[in-house]
Amino acid sequence: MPNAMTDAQRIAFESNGFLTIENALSADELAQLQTETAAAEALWEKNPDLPGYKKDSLWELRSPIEYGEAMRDALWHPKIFPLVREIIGNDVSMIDNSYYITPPHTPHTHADWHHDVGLTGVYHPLSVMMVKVFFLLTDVNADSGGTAMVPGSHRFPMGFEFPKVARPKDMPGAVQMSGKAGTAYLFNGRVYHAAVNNDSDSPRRVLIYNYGHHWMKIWPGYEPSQKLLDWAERSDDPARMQVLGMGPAYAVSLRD
Ligand SMILES: O=C(O)CCC(=O)C(=O)O
Repeated sequence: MPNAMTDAQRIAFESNGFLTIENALSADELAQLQTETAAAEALWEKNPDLPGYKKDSLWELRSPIEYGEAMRDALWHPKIFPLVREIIGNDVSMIDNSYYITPPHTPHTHADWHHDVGLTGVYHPLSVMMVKVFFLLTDVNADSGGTAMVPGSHRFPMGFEFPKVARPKDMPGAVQMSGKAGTAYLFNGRVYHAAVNNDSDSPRRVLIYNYGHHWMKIWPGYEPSQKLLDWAERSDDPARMQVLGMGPAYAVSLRD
């Protein structure tokens, strides 16, 4: 497969641990995802037992890939998936996926400062275990509950002590991920990150796709339905099958 990342992207990702892709979604793709997420929200309203939760600080509808074709296909988005594959490697696979709605004026963030990965026996500053992709479905500015990251923190030594801060925004050196609806950003799960409080009048809506290595287990509760697995199998598309976790844990690898 030809390199998907430009040299500038490779250098930015290696040094910061994250990458922003403006206009990752075309206007049509964005509109379709907004329509599908609105339909999924309406369905959730009618069936409150759908997997997910609604808390003051966050509404999470689990596994949006089950609710619409555009949300499903975004897992292999042609502008984003090749970047993820290049970063993780040919054994790339899905770990979880979510639709997040951050209500306006959250009392406190749903996600204080943390790393996503801490696998025992792995020296994380040298390993990329997970890459998480966010697609913004609404405009996100510094006050709308977006993700904040400490650049380069994926390479910090194990056990590095970050300061405790009362508000996520107070973390020294943090940068705020913001952008217009249609922007995507992706980051090494080892980057130290948080969501800031949503101090704005509008909800933040994002789709999140988290990838790891095929031998890693899918996060419990996010396993694809049999319907989705059957769809992948019928397609005979190795990328669909592998990313949905099908096949043996080891010796699985995309070729083209
Ligand atoms: O909601 C966000 O922007 C951050 C979410 C988060 O911390 C995570 O997905 O690990």
